[in-house]
Amino acid sequence: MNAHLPSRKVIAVLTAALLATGMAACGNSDTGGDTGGDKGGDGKITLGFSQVGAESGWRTANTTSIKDAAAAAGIDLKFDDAQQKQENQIKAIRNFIQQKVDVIAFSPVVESGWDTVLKEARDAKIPVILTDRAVDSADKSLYKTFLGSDFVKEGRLAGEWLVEQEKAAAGPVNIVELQGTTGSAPANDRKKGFAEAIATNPNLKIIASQSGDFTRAGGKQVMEQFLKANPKIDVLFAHNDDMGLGALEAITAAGKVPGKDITIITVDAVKDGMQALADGKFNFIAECSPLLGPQLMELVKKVHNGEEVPARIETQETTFTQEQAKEALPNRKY
Ligand code: GYE
Repeated sequence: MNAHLPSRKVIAVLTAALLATGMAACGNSDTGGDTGGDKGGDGKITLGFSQVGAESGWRTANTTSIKDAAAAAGIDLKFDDAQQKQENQIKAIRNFIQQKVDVIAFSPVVESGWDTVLKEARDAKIPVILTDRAVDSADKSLYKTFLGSDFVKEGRLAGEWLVEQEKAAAGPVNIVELQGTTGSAPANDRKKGFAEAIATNPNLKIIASQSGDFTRAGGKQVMEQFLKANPKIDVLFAHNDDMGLGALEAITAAGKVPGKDITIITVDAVKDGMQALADGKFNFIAECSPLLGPQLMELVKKVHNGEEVPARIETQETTFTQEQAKEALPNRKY
């Protein structure tokens, strides 16, 4: 019996030590992330990334930025394209959890409905980073940080430009709005920012507003309907360049001159949008930068190391008039 005593003591000490480590690990993952280390076995951090889709020029540039930055940072990237479907993103995130990736990052297609899967990631002690778009979860501990633009500001800048343009307008200015994907953060926020800005001038009225799903085809189709239903359209506010570009076709086909008969304001400032602006077909663009890859990889490394990161990191961006687009276009990378 005596012989068993020391070993019981050893077990007790070991148990206490294990508990302490376990608690430390939990505490750590609550604040800074998983320090679990190399799950791929090759010394590289594994990042599971769930992308929205390939709906726009912005998205294509964003995907390229993420893939290039992962390669440059020596991060092993598992990339999934959700084709604009939340269910596909949830599936992809569950796969990443099963594969025990080190970090999960994703751009949520819509804002709501993420709590369950984010809790699963947290239970698995895999830190999550939101990039580009936000979720509306009340529990902020479900993700480490959100890297992306201020979409309300983009909408506001677009609206403020219009307010300035139309300050001498004597009568009603009829605006149609092409919204982004229903329920997505950029659609909700750009709508809100724009509406707030134009509310300062009662002449400025949104007479029709509908989703074109951030695609060219969607923009063209919805603009055709707008034109059929409304004889007097003065302004188009499109939540991204691609929908604006699609709308150009509908406007031209209706015998109107884009940029003259109808003032066109968009968001993004991808190359094709900037070309349309320089050509006088668009009138104003609020920039939204898709080049999030390098900053995202820095954050991935930090959360993997358990370092503190700011809860919100905002992308720096600007706006473009036709003249400014002409100047910027030759050096535009995307
Ligand atoms: O503006 C649009 C894309 O989430 C900021 O998604 C992004 C938006 C971007 O489809 O072109």
